[in-house]
Amino acid sequence: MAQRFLQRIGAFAGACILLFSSSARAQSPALDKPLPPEQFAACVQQLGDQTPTALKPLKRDDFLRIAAGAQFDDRVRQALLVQAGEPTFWWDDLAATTDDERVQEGRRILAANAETLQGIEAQFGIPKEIIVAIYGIETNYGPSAGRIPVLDATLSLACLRPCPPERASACLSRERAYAAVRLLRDNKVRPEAFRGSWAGAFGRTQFVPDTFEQLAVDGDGDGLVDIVNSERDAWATAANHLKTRGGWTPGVPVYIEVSIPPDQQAEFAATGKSIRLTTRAKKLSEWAALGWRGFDRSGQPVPLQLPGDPEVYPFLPVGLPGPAFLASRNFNTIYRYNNSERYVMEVALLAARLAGDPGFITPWPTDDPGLSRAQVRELQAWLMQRGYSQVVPDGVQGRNTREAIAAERAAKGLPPGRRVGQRTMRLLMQP
Ligand SMILES: [Ca+2]
Repeated sequence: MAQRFLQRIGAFAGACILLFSSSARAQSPALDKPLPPEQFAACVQQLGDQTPTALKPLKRDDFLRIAAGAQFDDRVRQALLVQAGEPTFWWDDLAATTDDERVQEGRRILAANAETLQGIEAQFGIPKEIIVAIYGIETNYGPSAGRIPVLDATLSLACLRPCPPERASACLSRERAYAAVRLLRDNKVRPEAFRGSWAGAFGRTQFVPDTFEQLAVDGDGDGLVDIVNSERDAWATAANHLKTRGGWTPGVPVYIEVSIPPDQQAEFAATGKSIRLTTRAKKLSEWAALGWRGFDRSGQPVPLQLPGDPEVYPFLPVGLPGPAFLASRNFNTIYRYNNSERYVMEVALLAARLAGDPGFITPWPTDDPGLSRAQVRELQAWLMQRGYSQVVPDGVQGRNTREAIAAERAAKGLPPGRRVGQRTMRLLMQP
């Protein structure tokens, strides 16, 4: 969950940066200390004065009555701060989010709910493996859906990141808070179960209130839309989002791993950033004609060909050397669900593995690949034995684990850092 949490910060922070101009930043409270209660109350009052009258109206009195119970939640401020923290690596995130445990649990869910998931796939046109993968990545299949009251989270965010008047008509943070209040006003959510991430995403497939208002559907036919308690509602809502916002081209993979001919590799040389050339979409057969090849499951090169000859474009998460892909329109559809390339690949890789695919053929350009959650738990148990009493064996590399790693790295004479991969783990744990 922490990993997912961090990722969302990345995606949401991107949206924030786009949305809030430098003039808006000047009006935002500093993030170095919690918002004082009187300042939060004044902000809520001001939001009450600006409640919308058109489209999705909200009366000032209704807003203030419901928001009166809200409190500033400092976890939102801390999450906004973390985005400026240390970089995270593709190979670490994917190793944890698509590890064997998550694959096995996803396969179990697919098998146990085969008929239901087939029905959702037929109704919305979204592959069942994609729906289950979203469920697995968002909340680890249900239990870790976040604990922050959504009303507190959305109001805290709206007060920490207010929009300037000229942006008022498209103020994401404020609309999210108003949507949270409307859901409570209309009894569409139970207040005690209305909890989620710092960004206000809630339920088994993590919808923010404004998106929930637009796209949530009743998947189990009981007349209620409950993405917190009903898996079927959560799955149908995720499928409806993908269908409505982007659409799905059946039979086309999200990505195809490729090898690029040596004479065309120069423009993809490592830059430290991802290279995603959406404007360079061509038919798959055209890439094949340029000498690009795919891989079969054993890693042998094969010609690029698919029924319908879809348009695809180059996507290299870290440049070359490293895995290279041709991405399809279905990649863009998942990107609209959560605008993070890493998120899309987590979902797509997990879905592919659920369907029996072995995973990427090309290794990441590192001699210290990422750890599964089982390995992180093993490392944490070892750290606890070494006397780090703050460490909890939860499989998530949180702050306490990272600080213990930093201390152990120093003790072993390794270069300073808080990261650990397969190789570092062996070095740390060897007697
Ligand atoms: Ca329902």
